[in-house]
Amino acid sequence: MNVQLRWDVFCHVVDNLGDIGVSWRLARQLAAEHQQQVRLFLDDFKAFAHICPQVDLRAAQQTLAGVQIVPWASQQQATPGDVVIEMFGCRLADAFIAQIARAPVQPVWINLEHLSAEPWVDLHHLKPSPQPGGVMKFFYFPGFTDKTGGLLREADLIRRRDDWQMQPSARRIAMRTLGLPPPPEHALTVLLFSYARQRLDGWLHTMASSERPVALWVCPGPVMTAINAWLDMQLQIGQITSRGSLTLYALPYVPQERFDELLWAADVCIVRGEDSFVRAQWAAKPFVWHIYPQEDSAHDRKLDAFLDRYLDGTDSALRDTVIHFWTAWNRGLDLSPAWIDWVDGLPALQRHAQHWARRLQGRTDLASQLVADVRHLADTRPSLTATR
Ligand code: TRH
Repeated sequence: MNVQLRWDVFCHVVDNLGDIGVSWRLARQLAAEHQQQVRLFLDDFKAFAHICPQVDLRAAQQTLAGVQIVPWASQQQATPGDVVIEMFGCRLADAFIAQIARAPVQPVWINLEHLSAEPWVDLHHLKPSPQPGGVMKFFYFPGFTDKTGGLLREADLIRRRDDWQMQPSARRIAMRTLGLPPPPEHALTVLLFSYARQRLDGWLHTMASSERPVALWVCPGPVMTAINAWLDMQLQIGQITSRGSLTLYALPYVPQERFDELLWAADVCIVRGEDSFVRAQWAAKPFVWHIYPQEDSAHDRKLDAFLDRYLDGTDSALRDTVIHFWTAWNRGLDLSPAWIDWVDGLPALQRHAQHWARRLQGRTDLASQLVADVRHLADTRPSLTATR
């Protein structure tokens, strides 16, 4: 049984859903699996409501899934807990930082950074970052190696995934709870959760003229613009339409704890950002990562670094298939030739996805590692009198 500490997790939503997606997943796991007392400071409740529809947009404080959720501004009067987690280097209020410096026992203060497969991450993980007033903050990096914090993975995730996928009617049940009919028999089912992407016409046309029926489950987001242009209609949430062999479903948002079922039900997952990128790996499905575009092509380096790890040890045919389609998708190129290659390669892609998930699940998950590392940092911090 873990010693219960008081954790303050701070989430500033930059854009999209990943900042709150990762923060919410971590906070829930710390509370549910590690019996920690967790307070989540959040500055965008509207974004949160997309993935947690039961949130009260106006409550001064509320508890959901064992996590106390408070507005960002309440940190002005708040007393820091034992642990402070700045998600993705979000800037805390000066008043709260002053409270950290004045605390009789200094909280363990961590900046939990974005996930990257780049090698330099190993060298920066858990490095101290001295702050004014003799206060110490630590960098903490998720990652794919034992020299990082690892990846978020709930203790029962793999068992739930395998149990779910063994149920023959699972896909039909999942779609029914979403208010959508199941895809046509033997359809190739593709989940699409991406950023805006032009030039989808060739890809959509190729799927519409394929022999095998294709179901395209489109999550809410900017990609719908290009799809509506090709359809020459405005597909509404919950609406379905077909063109030849292609049936398109405009999905509603699903609560985060149900999002995995979409990945488990699909044959191919096109995902984005950080959290859905990790969840597609745990789903052990052939997937495509639409990386969050950054200036100075930093995202190209992140994409290449992940592909180096993901494709390490694979045969050249698989490598070419993955690199061909991932590059076409992320560079905005015509997708048709790469898509035909991708569909032909699905059996090998599926085997590799399962192999990759097995390799990853052998490592300690991020929340468990973070709890252990925080314990160690708390036990070994210099007494403040010594450093003042
Ligand atoms: O929404 P994103 O593009 O978030 C991004 C990334 O986090 C990126 O690293 C960050 O820099 C940028 O935001 C600001 O993609 P991501 O990371 O997959 O987060 C989406 C979350 O939304 C994820 O937790 C899954 C969840 N989700 C649901 O719970 N239900 C849904 O229906 C959908 C579509 C998503």
